[in-house]
Amino acid sequence: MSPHQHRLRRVLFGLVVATTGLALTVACGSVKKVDPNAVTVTATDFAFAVGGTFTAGTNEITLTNSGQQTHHGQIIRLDDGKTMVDFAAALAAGGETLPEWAHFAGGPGAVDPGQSTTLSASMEAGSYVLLCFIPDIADGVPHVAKGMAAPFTVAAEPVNKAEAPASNVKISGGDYLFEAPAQTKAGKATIAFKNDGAEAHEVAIVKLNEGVSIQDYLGAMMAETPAGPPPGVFVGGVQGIPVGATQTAVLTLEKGGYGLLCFFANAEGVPHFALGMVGQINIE
Ligand SMILES: [Cu+2]
Repeated sequence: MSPHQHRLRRVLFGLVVATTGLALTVACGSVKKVDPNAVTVTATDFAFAVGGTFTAGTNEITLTNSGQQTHHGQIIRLDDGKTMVDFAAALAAGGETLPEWAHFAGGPGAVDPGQSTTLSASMEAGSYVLLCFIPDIADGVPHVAKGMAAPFTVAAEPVNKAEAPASNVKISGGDYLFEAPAQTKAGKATIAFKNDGAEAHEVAIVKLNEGVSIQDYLGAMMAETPAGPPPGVFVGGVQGIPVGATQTAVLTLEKGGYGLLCFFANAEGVPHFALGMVGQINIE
């Protein structure tokens, strides 16, 4: 090795040390900003495909509907020792309420075919199932009975410490009403949905067709002989969450009206929207 080469190596070595030091400095300087753990869910008729791994802490779940029917991603947490087999048996046995060892845990709200939506949720480690309870448009059989159930685990480590996204729209769900702003601005919206009621609630968000109000939409949906599909598109929201919980839907809002609906049923089987749990937000 010539002295020249030797010197070059020292220079290169020095450069590596210098840039590594720089990288460390940058990493330390940006330690406050942690990205949430990203998971993708693709819904088809009638299955879920989960991409990525759930971990304890903040998960950002993107649900894409690649099917021909409306789908949602209701997450249910199972107590230790219970499996999806137990849960399927409990569902098959009937009953309007969940077994006491199963708990609503939110999830991305309903999306129509071709739509995609993102949800931010803080999750604890454990066993879960992802389900779609939406009835088939042809025969009324819930999609879960056609195979739309996927078990998954939320790993205890690593814990994702990303902060929940700062919300610019707040929706509160009660028994049986929504409290929401009458209007907000177009663009990216982080919609924090909190269950302030005494039972599980959801917010399904529907982009209303031009000139259509949520009352028009409800009327079309409840018509005995519908003239066609209801006049709007499901664009996401937050699936059933327990009392006191909050999850955040991230949506891009366009000018026009958005309807809010809760399809959960009370003890008598009456859907909450029929008891007044409907709302509308107008986008300027
Ligand atoms: Cu409700």
